[in-house]
Amino acid sequence: EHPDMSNTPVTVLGLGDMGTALARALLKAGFRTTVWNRTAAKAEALVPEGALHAATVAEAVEASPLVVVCLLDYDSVHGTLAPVAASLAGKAVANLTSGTPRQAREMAAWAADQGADYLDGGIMAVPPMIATPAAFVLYSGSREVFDTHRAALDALARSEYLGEDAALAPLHDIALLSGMYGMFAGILHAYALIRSEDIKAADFAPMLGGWLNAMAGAAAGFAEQIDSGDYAQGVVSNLAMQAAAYDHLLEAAEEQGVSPELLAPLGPLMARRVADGHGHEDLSGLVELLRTRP
Ligand code: FVH
Repeated sequence: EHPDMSNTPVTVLGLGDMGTALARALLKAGFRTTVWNRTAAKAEALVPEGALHAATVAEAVEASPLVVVCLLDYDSVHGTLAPVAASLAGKAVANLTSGTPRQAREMAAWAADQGADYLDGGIMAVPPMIATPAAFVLYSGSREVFDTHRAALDALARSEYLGEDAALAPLHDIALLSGMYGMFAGILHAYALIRSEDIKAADFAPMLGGWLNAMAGAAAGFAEQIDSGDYAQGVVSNLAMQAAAYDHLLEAAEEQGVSPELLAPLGPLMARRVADGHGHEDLSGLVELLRTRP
């Protein structure tokens, strides 16, 4: 049983691009929203939209049972909250600032020492996506905070709870972003190759998009192999063949006057895995070389 917090007052600390989008979403959903920002003008700008501008962090924390924090990094979160540590007792703190799993665990322990309930969040959206169906936020930490304040959290984006360990949200957030940047690296290299001849990137874009969509299906197949540890299961393109073909990618880049630096790191890993006797297996076995802790 959770109290009805569907219209609870909410405080937002931090009004950068993302914090402002979060505060606006709360205001639009009808929450009494108190805002604070280091540079006060950004808070003042939200007053005509119904926000209450707190002049100090202490006043802002005092105003609401739920304190949403969205600052640049964990250092700024700690620097902002530490001076008002005593007033955090009994508060629910939802920290949507990007950070590492270790930072989230340390922040959760620090918040617990102050008597606060802590929920960590990873925002999977850019500011214009907030409060649209495409946005989601990953949460981990206090289930109590997640359940009690679900209405306010859902006003920001689709909410997904991953578990009590505060590290889980940033871990998943960073894994998703790592996948994204790997894909972006491939996309940029592909465009550099295409532009090495007189071809417009826009003319190539539909072909590239279609190919990447088709290849995205590999993620599920790799997952089965990785979870079972059986990297030979269901192999369609064996690693020895892929390692040889990969050399052509690097050679072609050089021929076309394109730096191979975004693609190059994969080559030696493939070669090492083949040399270790795994040439008949799938590419997914490279995770065995990447993990440096058992
Ligand atoms: N914007 C995005 O696309 C991404 C999407 C995914 C999640 N990230 C993370 O969200 C956090 C905030 O990002 P942001 O976009 O709001 O960032 P900025 O517009 O640069 O605003 C930064 C705010 O942090 C305040 N701030 C910075 N340093 C301090 C400090 N030492 N003490 C107190 N506040 C500080 C800054 O204040 P001011 O400069 O306006 O006075 C802004 O409010 C971030 O973790 C992203 O990785 C966004």
